[in-house]
Amino acid sequence: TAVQEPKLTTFDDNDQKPVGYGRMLRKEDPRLLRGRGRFTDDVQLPGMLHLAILRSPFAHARIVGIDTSAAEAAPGVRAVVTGAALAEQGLAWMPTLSNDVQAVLATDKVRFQGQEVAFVVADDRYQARDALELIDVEYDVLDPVIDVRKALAPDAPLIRDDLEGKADNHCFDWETGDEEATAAVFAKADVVVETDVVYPRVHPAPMETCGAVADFDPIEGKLRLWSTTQAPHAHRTLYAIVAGLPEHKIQVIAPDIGGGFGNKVPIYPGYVCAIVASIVTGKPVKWMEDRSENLISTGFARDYIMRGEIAATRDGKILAIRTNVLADHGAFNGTAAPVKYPAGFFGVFTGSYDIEAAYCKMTAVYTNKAPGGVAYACSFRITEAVYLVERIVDTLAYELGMDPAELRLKNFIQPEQFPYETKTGWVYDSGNYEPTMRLAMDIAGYAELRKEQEEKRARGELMGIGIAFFTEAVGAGPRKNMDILGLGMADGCELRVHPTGKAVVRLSVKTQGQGHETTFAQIVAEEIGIPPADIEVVHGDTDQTPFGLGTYGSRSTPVSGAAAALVARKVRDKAQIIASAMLEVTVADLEWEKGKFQVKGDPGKSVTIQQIAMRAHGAGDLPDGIEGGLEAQICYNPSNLTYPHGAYICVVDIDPGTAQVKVRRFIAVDDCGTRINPMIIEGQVHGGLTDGVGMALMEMIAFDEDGNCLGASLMDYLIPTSLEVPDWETGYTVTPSPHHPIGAKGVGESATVGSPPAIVNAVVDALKPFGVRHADMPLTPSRVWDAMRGQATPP
Ligand code: MCN
Ligand code: CUM
Repeated sequence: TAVQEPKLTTFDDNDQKPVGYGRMLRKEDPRLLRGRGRFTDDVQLPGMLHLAILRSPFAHARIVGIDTSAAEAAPGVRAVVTGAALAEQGLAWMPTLSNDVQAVLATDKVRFQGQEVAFVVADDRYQARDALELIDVEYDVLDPVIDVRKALAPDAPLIRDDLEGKADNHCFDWETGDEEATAAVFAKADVVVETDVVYPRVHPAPMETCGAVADFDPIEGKLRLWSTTQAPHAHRTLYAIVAGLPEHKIQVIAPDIGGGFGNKVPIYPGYVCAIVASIVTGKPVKWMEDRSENLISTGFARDYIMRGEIAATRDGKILAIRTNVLADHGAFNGTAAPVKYPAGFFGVFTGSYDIEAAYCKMTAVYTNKAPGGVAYACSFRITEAVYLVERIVDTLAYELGMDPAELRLKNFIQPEQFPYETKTGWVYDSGNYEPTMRLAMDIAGYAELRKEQEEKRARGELMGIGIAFFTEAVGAGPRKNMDILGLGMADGCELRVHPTGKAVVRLSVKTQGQGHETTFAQIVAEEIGIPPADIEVVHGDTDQTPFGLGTYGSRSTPVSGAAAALVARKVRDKAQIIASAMLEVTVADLEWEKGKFQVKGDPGKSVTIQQIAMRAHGAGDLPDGIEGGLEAQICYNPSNLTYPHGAYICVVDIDPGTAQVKVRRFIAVDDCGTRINPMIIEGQVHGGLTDGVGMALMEMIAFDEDGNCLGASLMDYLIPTSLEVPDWETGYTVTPSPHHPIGAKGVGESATVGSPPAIVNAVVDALKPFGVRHADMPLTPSRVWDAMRGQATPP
């Protein structure tokens, strides 16, 4: 039967619009939906070998000895490599993206359950796995540090004895804001409310696990590495530094990625092992982790224990916010954040409110758990910041007996205050909060919902309404203060228009499902009038694309999106000069009408971009000083981050008999400035809201007291499905970014950031009759049950 070609460019927003922004089906979907995507595990090379990793069963143990002889003799085995063997080559340790070091394979000790201890390379995947069982490791088991609150106790076992001069499990201290000024404001406040809030350790859990295929060609001296990476260029430079190879001898290819969510930002030991294995065996080597390995060992998210304090006047003017954070970084500081931001962008914990003072003090510690921290659509820890502020604003509303919507409306930063510098030094570029909040309340029918709640309460039914309002900081970042391992966070972009008027745009960012092949074509189309279908987006291959730092922190639109618009304008400027020669008028006599230049006052005289492209490559002279061809390149350094905002309202019902929470309605109004593709934005928001239900109600990476990870399969680590979520109700407002060339702000993480506090606020609101002021995520039936009985569950 014939498969009908999907129609690729439909604009149900505006059928008249030939090119540019609007709803457009994704160019990548015909490939992905028909199983023609090419993921890392689809890469098959002649003679390819397979690598499997032996992982530690213990959270903390000294390695006494490793016997690999039986494994080496097993069928199909080509090599068995231990940490000791890597140490001889100086490769047992590697730098993390946070200026720490991490073991590639353990040499002295294992420091978390699931840590890499040895690897086997064999002819096939099964032989490699089977041989792992023949490796005999003798461990001397040590006491682990699992409870983060005990990590700094004087008698706590020392985890990082590899670091010179380290006497305890302290990782780093960080502070922001003004401690003294904040204390002074707290002292004069009518009302102070204090709440302890835990954001549990959660997992990004992408559908595709992490993996790599390494192919080192000893004759060319070139390494090709297909890998699941959100940041191919940054990874390449790090490999170059570690391996001492020049960048042009390393090609990192990120093929299709089956979800990243921050899980694919770090450099994992498995990638390095695959590279070493290919060099050692002279063959291509594939490493692909399984689900349990992914859940147990790759980058986790959150794990912040926060004490939040909020000071206000009796009539509800918020004066100051203060917080003290204990951060669990696991065994190695593998967080990925700009170097000067060890706590990511947690500094935006003052939220969307105009306050007098703020202060945060943070202590980060090592524990015997997997490394990570920045992942799961977090906007570099803004998830934690927004959760904290939106939870404590609700506790203030409770204390004051005020409606939480009214309290927020009363304290918003006002439109005329933008650009607004917060008390922790962030300059919010633009915002208009009240209309966004009012729209969410209108869609929800807020007043009626409160009436319904009152009636239900009178009948003993448990219904809750939760609000969260967030401001995010996305688009890292200005190179004056943001870099990762010394690499500035600017993004390159190249655009080439071919003679027939078709184009190729090359990006430094890498889609993991966000639809860049479509939206970046739309950005270029909007600027130069070539239909998106005629613009090919090339990305994810360091040999094919300009340098840039990759996709995370919703930075693709704020940084690379700006680069794409500006490179297209550069091409358009050149096209204008050529058009002036073609039409025999001056450049100033021409005006741009999407897709063509026309003579001012005489629109009948015009040339299309396609005609100009042919002319740029064709026979005959071009204007003086103009080279042939129609292409340009750019490296865009943003002047600031972009600050999207949103208002979320959640309605829950709780079964008083089982304490099961049902999210009945969820209203999300997002403002990400200029909207490139509303369909894709809605998809991003739907996904993020679903994540939020997972975190608020179901997800947590738990450990027992020996440090065994209790969520090593998707039977134990619960992620939400369509059954747990309602039909999302979305709306939007548009407040363009003043410094972004097209006014767009990032949106990829907004819903993950904004939804957990809305859901938790709704649950706590439903439990108001029980006098509950706070309960920690995940709000499973047992935790809700305990909260109803006045017992706090230990996190
Ligand atoms: N967009 C738009 N108009 C805007 C802003 C964005 O049309 N004003 C579109 C963009 O063109 C892009 C998408 O929305 O196609 C997301 O853009 P952006 O907000 O710039 O975020 P990034 O592309 O940088 O994506 C990163 C972000 C992060 S950090 C995580 S984590 C996350 C998220 O995206 N991981 C995802 N969403 C994901 N969605 C999928 N399907 N898979 C992941 O792994
Ligand atoms: Cu913080 S997860 Mo995203 O930035 O890749």
